[in-house]
Amino acid sequence: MHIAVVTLFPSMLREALAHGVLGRALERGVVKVDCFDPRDHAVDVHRTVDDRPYGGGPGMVLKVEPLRDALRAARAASPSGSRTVYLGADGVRFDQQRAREARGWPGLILVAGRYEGVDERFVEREIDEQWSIGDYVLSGGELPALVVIDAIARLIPGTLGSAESAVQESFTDDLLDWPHYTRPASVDGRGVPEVLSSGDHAAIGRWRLQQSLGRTWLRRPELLERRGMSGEERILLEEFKRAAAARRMEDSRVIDESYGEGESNEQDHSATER
Ligand code: 4FV
Repeated sequence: MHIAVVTLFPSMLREALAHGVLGRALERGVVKVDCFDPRDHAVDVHRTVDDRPYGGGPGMVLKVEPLRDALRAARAASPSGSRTVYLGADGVRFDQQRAREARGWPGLILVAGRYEGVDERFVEREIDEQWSIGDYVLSGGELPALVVIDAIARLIPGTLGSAESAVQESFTDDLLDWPHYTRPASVDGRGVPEVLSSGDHAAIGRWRLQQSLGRTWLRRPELLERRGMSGEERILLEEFKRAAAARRMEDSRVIDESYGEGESNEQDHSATER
C-alpha cells in the first residue's frame, strides 16, 4: 500500500517508522511511505508556511498555497483513487473499522496540521475525510499520522510475520483482547490459568473468547451492544459474570474475615486497653 504524508516534519515520520514490524514492512516494500513538506513549496525567501489568524487570537494558521502544492506533489506520487485525509481533533473518530476500510483503498494521503490548524479553504477544496484519534488537542498531526499508518499497515498481508498475526487481537472481532501470559509459570505466587497449559485448543479458544467477551462487557459495554452476540457467546458471558460475582463474593468474604479478625484483635486490644 502507498501512503503519502504532507508534513512539516518528514524526519519525525521517517525516524518513527524505522522500527519493529513497521520498519520491516517498509524495508520489504509491503508498505511505502513518502513525505511531502509544505516548506519545500513555500515561494518567499523566508519559506513561510503559516500566518496570523484572521479575526485575531493566539497562534498561527497553515497557509493554503504551500499546503496545496505539497499535496499536489503527493498526489502525483500516489496511485490514482487515493483518498486524502486531514488529521484534526474535530474529525470523525479513527477506529479499527476505518483502518479496515482504508486498507482497501488504492492509496492514502495523510495531511498533518501544525499550529492552530490549517486554512479552512484548504480543507473545503482538498480534503476527502477528517479523522481524529481522540478527544484531546495535540501539537501536530504527525503522531496521529503514525497511529493511522501503524493500524492500517498491520492489516496488510506481509506486514506481520506469522508470529505476530493480526488475525487474533483486540477489535479484530470488535472485542477487547483476552489476557496474555508467558513464562515463568508462577510470578509472586500467582500462576497461569490452567486451561492455557491443557493443550486442549478448543477449550483454550473458548476460554479466550469468554475472556474477551467478559472484559469487553466490563470495560467497553457499548462495543458489545454494537457488536451483538451469538447464543453460545451469551452463555459464555453469563458463565463469566457468575464466576466474576463468585470471585467478588470470595474477595469480600476474605476481607470481612480479616476485618473480623481485626475486630477480635480490636476487642482484644480494647480488652487490654480497658
Ligand atoms: C489531532 C487529534 C489533533 C490540532 C491542531 C494538530 C492537532 C494541530 N489530530 N487527532 N486529536 N491535531 O489534536 O488527530 O494542528
